[in-house]
Amino acid sequence: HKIAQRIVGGLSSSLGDSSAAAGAWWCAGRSVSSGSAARQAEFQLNTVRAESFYDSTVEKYAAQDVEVLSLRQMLSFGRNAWNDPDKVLKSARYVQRELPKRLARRLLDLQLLPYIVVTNPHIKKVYNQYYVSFETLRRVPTIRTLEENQDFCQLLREHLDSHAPMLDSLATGLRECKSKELVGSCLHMDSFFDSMLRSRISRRVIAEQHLHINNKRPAFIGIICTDLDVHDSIDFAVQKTKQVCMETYGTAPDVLVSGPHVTIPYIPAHLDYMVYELLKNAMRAVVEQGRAQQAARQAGAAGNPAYLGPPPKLPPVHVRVCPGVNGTLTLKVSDQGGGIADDLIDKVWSYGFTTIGRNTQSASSSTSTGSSSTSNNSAGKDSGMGPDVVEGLGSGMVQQVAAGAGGGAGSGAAAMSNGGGSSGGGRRQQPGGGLQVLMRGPGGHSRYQMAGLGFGLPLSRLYARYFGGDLRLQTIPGYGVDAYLTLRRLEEHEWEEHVDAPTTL
Ligand code: ADP
Ligand code: K
Ligand code: MG
Repeated sequence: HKIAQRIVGGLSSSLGDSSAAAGAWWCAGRSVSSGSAARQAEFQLNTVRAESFYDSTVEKYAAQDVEVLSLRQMLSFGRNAWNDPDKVLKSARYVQRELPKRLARRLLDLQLLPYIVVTNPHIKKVYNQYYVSFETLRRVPTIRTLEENQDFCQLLREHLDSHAPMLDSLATGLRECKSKELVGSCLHMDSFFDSMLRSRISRRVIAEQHLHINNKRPAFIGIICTDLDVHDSIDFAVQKTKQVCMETYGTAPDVLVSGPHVTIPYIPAHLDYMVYELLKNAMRAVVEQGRAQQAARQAGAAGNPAYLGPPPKLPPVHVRVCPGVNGTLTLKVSDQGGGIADDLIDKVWSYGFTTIGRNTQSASSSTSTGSSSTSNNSAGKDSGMGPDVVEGLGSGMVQQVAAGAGGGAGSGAAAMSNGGGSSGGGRRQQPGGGLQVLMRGPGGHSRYQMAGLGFGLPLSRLYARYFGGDLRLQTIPGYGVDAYLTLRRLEEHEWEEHVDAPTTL
């Protein structure tokens, strides 16, 4: 805790005692503060934060250019770093330079929210946490020895952990504001979430890469797998999705995987998350479509149930690995789950938008069965958060938003930082950790295992774009969906190109 003490010294001189106490609480973590001392410090922190809300230091940091590393740089820099103390220290200094700038930009984004939103207790909590991290990390004296680096890594882990529930708070806060119609048109919800989550991914990648830079693992440089077998990722996701689908519906379609075996350099947890989300969407659509068709058959055969045989086999989901040109690789996930109705095709990309909880199962299952789908089409009238979304972001699921982004965005986060302790283990520990969190419903509630967060598509697309790829949907209403997940070979692309642009609200 040497670094912690040094930082607290600094905090004390420029922010006053209560802040320093808060800093001490934050730096030292649970191991030092007693529970009540921590609560006391947290209370003081909240008081101080209200005063320091508009802080020119934040602006100063936010105005600085962020240093973007290409993945090639990241890979070549990280090679053999486990054996090179200079590299480790250089990496540490990069992290300590970068994180405060990126946190400052998000602080500004939060400050720019309408006052009524900023004063929401959940949003304030997010702001406070970001602020404390900003103030703490920017005060870390330049790391010069491996011993200092160890302390710094400890600090980073605590920083990552303390931010794990922040997405939860953010979602709850915005939901509350939205439900009171306080946000209205002032806030473009999706671009706000985009920039908050994109920045979150970048901070976590940067921090985790450093935390793992001196781990010697075959086929890994830091958290990047240099030879990620794409089929392996797909198989892993298929297994997980089938399990969740069986638990949710008691049945699951087959998944046929085809295409050449290729490996790419990528962060496994990122790829696993995206494939998992796409497969869940595909399987849900197929199963719900099957149910709707069976219900229609039952209704038709009501006069003479003897004619009603067993339900027809569910059409399989196809995953095809398609190597493209210019170092791209596309995974095509095709289902015959009835597709997405035309009036929903834009809405599905909104954070929190889901059709779970609607009367009819999937947008076009009703089209194909000829039954009415008015309740479908009436929901979610505004582009951002419709009534479903408000429901979707309800208390039950909010814990899982954190996990979803935990399992995903943050996951990058939580999952990886968990992996940190046991990095000797297989890579599956990382995504596994994230996905397990994702699947653990409150009180054994399984409703959102398959769907219902409304984060799967937008967050997967954010992950794909983060490393220069993309996610697109092609839908034939009444038939099915093709999802195209394009990945760019990381080493050939300047990564996080658009990562930390300030949001325009
Ligand atoms: P969630 O799955 O939690 O609802 P997503 O962002 O993953 O959130 O998807 C949003 C909505 O898009 C889903 O609720 C569903 O209505 C629609 N959707 C996504 N993928 C498919 C698909 N393959 N077939 C039919 N509808 C889909
Ligand atoms: K959505
Ligand atoms: Mg989904």
